[in-house]
Amino acid sequence: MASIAANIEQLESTLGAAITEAGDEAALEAVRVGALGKKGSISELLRALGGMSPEQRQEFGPLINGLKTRVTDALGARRDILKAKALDARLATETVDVTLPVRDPAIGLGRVHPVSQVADELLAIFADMGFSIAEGPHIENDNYNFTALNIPEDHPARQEMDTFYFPERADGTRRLLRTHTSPVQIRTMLGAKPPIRIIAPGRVFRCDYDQTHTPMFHQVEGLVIDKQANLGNLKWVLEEFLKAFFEVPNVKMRFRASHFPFTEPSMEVDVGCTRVGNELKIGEGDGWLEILGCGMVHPNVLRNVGLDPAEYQGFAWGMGIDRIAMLKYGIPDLRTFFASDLRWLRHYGFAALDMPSLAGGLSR
Ligand code: 2NL
Repeated sequence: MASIAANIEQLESTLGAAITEAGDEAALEAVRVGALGKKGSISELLRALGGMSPEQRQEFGPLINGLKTRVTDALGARRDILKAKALDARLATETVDVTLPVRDPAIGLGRVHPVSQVADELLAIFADMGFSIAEGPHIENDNYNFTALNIPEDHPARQEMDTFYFPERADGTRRLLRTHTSPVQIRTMLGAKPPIRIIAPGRVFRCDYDQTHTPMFHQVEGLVIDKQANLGNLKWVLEEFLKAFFEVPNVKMRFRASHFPFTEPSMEVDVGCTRVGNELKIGEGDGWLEILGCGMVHPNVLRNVGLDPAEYQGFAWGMGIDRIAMLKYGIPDLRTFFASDLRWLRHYGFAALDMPSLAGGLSR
């Protein structure tokens, strides 16, 4: 009977060694099955208890059960260690070094379109001034695109030649492709309480095609609504924007009286420019270049979105993204923007990871 006790002791040291030596979870599982499985060594000892005398059971029962408990605990502890080791190994082999340079083909092939680049530049500048970005649908209704903007029924902009209309619906209304991004501002004013500071970039559509017009182009409009928004604020915002955008310390500006149905007064802004050889320098010089339209939001527009013109006023402006992209990056023909010519894109496009920021530089 002393040999049973010796066997138990022997088994414990064998199993202990096997557990310590198990190099992975599969090896450890094999040790567990060999000891505690149906035909395992410890299970066999437990079964043998059944054939023993009550005295023997009293002597060996606790020994075998103690062995079972200790082996079970040792298996659990070893499993935790092996799990952690496996995780460490995975973490070591699966790390992504984000500081590694991008592989050459990605840099060599992909190009950011000048329109996307300029849009990103605009947004970086206005975000820095505290503007939010607002977007809306390309398919609009007559009200948001025209009526709410104080564009009357007989206004030339409503005529079929400019606007892409969808077929008339049963109720007599017809939807259209937005002709400017202003409906985004209408939606914003209807849905939010002032103060409002938004910038609305996006595609717009007009039925027009020649050297300087494409049926789809890109516009960005800005809108500020507050109790004391005034022309001085507008001038400052535009001047800061133009300096940042053209990356020059000063920009000569000229405000010319103009007319838009949705602003009163309305102005067009020219910037000073000069031709140096084949290059157009923007910001100074004797030439003038029209760059955007702007004005104080018309009282009718404020009323149309439920704002009291006696309490709130605002200013707005709009410009063509494609046009200022042509000016900034010296691209002569608008139609090439949408020709999907890869050679053109490789020439005028921007590296994918050169994200425009005020701190890191807009272009370069
Ligand atoms: C241009 C001129 C402009 C606006 C757009 C605007 C929008 C609302 C109310 C008042 Cl909701 N105004 N937008 C104002 C002045 C000019 O665009 O030449 N765009 C290419």
